[in-house]
Formats: sequence, C-alpha cells, structure tokens
Amino acid sequence: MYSTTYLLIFKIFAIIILVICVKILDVKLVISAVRQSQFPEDNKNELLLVGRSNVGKSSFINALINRKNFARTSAKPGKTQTLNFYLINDFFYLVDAPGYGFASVNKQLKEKFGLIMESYLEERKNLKMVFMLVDFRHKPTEDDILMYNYLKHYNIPVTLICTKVDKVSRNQHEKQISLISKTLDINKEDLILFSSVTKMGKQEVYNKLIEVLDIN
Ligand SMILES: Nc1nc2c(ncn2[C@@H]2O[C@H](COP(=O)(O)OP(=O)(O)OP(=O)(O)O)[C@@H](O)[C@H]2O)c(=O)[nH]1
Ligand SMILES: [Mg+2]
Repeated sequence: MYSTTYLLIFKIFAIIILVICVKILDVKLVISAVRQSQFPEDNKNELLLVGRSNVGKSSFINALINRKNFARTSAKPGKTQTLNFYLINDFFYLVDAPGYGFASVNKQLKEKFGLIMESYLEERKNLKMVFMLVDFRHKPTEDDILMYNYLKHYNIPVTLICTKVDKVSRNQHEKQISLISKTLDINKEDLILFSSVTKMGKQEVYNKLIEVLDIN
C-alpha cells in the first residue's frame, strides 16, 4: 500500500523535474569564449555541438530552444567563431562550437580555434555528450570522419544528427541513411534525422537530453 503511494509520489516528482528541466523555458548566452580560462566554472552538465561550417549547428540550437535567431545563423559559413555557452533553464549548457573545415577563416584563427576545441574536448569534465551534425544531403567528408573517430578515440559519447532533412525527398531517405551510416561506421538506428525548418527529430533530441542528463 505504502509502496504504491511512494511510487506515485516519485512518478509525479519525476514528471515535474522533467518539465522543469527539459521544457526549455529560459536561455542565456553566458559567454562566447575564445580561451579556456573563460569557460564557465559553475560545474553544470554540458552538451557540445560539432559539425562542419554551415551544417546547421546554430539553427539546431534555435530549434531546440524555440527561438528564431538566438544563436546567430548565417548562409555564409564560419559565422560561429567562439565557443558559445548557452545556459538552459539554469540547469545545463548547450555549447555551440565553431564549424570545422572552413577554408577562408585565416590560418592563425583556425589554429587558435583548433586549440580551444582540443582543450575543451580533452579536458572538460562537465562534457556529457556531443551532438555531431552532418548534412543529410551529402556523404560525410574526410573532416567528418576525422572528427567522429577523434570523439570515439577519447570515449566521448556521440549522438549523430543528420541536418536539413527537409531538403531531401522522401524516396532518397533510405539511400542517404545507408551512405552516412556506412561512411561513419555507425548503426542506422542511431542516426537522428533532423530539420530545423519542419522541427522533425526534435522530440528524439529531447529524449536524448533526458537520458544523458539523467532526469527520469
Ligand atoms: N532547409 C534547411 N536549412 C537549414 C537547416 N539548418 C540550417 N539551415 C540553413 O543553413 C545555413 C547555415 O545554418 P547555421 O545554423 O548558421 O550553420 P552553422 O553550422 O551554425 O554554421 P557556422 O556557424 O558557420 O559553423 C542557414 O542559412 C540556415 O538557415 C535545416 O534543417 N533545413
Ligand atoms: Mg553557427
């Protein structure tokens, strides 16, 4: 009798936590960091976004937080050049990273951001998972393969997001899924098909957040 009541109370509590933590009510850009000493020190969980320039990282964040252009997007690649820490509901960070593989960022700048990314990926204890974004329309590039293997090498959990799915006709989906999963050597079932235009895949991403942030 008591155990059923406790179970019910526990369930209600879990649902409240879930609504507070995952329904995104509040977003703050805490810092656009250019060096490690600027990373937040409040010890909250972090989820990082990586992907080629223009793949849709900033758009992905905007779709998740239900804002139009909170994370600055641009048709011109190389828009995000800092490590941007977005604090969600005062509870966890989404971190928007500079895109890789963008040639016209000058070499010095590229090296600098390479370093900041490396120090972040290798040393950041708060990093719980990486959302790696690839363009659903194309075969993953050499840079994508390198990045994916790099994350695996450091045992960093990765969730693969295929962006811009709205730009691919339905009858091509299976073909693209096979191409991407084969190229990166990842299970087809582990790909999340996403579109920041139609919001396809958003619920799956939320489910992933719940799982990773351990709130159910
Ligand atoms: N149709 C469509 N367009 C998208 C989608 N996601 C992003 N875009 C467009 O792709 C372009 C690049 O998107 P961003 O979100 O700025 O890409 P990013 O990865 O943050 O780029 P950098 O900051 O330069 O690394 C913009 O013009 C977006 O509107 C999508 O799911 N569907
Ligand atoms: Mg961006």
